[in-house]
Amino acid sequence: MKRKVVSTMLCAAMAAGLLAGCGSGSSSSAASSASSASSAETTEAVASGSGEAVKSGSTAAAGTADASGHTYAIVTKSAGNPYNEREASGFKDTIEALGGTCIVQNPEQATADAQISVINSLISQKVDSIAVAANDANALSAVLQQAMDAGIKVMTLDSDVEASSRMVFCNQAGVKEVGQALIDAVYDITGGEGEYAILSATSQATNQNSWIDAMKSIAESDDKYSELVLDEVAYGDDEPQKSTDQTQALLQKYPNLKVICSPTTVGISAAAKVLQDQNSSVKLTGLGLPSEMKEYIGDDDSHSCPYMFLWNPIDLGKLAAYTSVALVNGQITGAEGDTFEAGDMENSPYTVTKNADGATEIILGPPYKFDPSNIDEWAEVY
Ligand code: RAM
Repeated sequence: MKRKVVSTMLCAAMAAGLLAGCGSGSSSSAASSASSASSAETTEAVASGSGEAVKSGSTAAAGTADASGHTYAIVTKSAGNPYNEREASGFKDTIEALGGTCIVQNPEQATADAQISVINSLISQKVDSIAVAANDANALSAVLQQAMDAGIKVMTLDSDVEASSRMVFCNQAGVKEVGQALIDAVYDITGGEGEYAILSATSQATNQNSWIDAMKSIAESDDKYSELVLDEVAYGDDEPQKSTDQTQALLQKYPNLKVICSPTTVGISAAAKVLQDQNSSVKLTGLGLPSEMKEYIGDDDSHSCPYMFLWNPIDLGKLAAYTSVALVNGQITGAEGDTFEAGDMENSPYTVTKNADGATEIILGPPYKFDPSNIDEWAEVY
């Protein structure tokens, strides 16, 4: 590493330009837009030397968006989850840099009920917009409809609701791409055959359920994966203790288990600790925060996780902030084809597209792969 990464915002911008290893664990395609010189040699993207000019990265307020005079709320899945804190900080810093007022709400628990009561209160406060990372695809419909009826712009980020209950969804990465990266990691780490289990968040979480469905349908539609056996999908509810207990239960129930795939940052870090503490031969992959997973990532027997994936949660919050501002300013309605500037963000301007189900979304970018070659640097960023 030529230069130590010290600035979160700089790194947030740099992250947007980095693609590493979506798809098979070994043969990543190079990114089309390696962005920052400071990203140095830590990613295949930079190694490719594609070298597009750096798009600032120094301020969240670059661009023409104006949030002044308006109040923007973000409702995360739950309190006490470092991923959610980073997502909310990206949102808040951006709204405030654009001159707006921000309200951050972290419900006590990762349940729809907890979010409903928070959203009801935001409606009473007459906020201009609500961005929610939903704990349930359907249970928030009535309250979100009520918010929209009151003239509040409603969007989702991270975890969606049914399309008619929001205007647009800021999706961290394409669902199929995430599912492909995860099932390919399971395939690679098991050696192409044997038992694996999934340790998810809550059973209602829209994002985890969509990635798991994508993994299953990819595995069912290609003979390549026919020797993989999914033992169970367990739920740790994005609580560290429950995720720890569920990991231990999986180890006891399935003596031939080879790999646990945990598509949640809370689940993967709890599972990593259990496996590493027990010196287990069971390996781990999934979606993890580099800062929480640094000590568990490694190629040797003493590390539980050879590699994992994620995106930049700070950037996801930042993109959601720009989206909320564009909705409130009437610049977009969330319809397919809408475009808007997102300041210094790497892929700005962003365009609203339709997903496979016909629902509108804005994709932040591809998932990134974290392995022994880059984990130390990224652990300092998020
Ligand atoms: C957890 C949450 C979040 C998800 C990440 C990967 O922090 O469930 O919604 O996007 O994991």
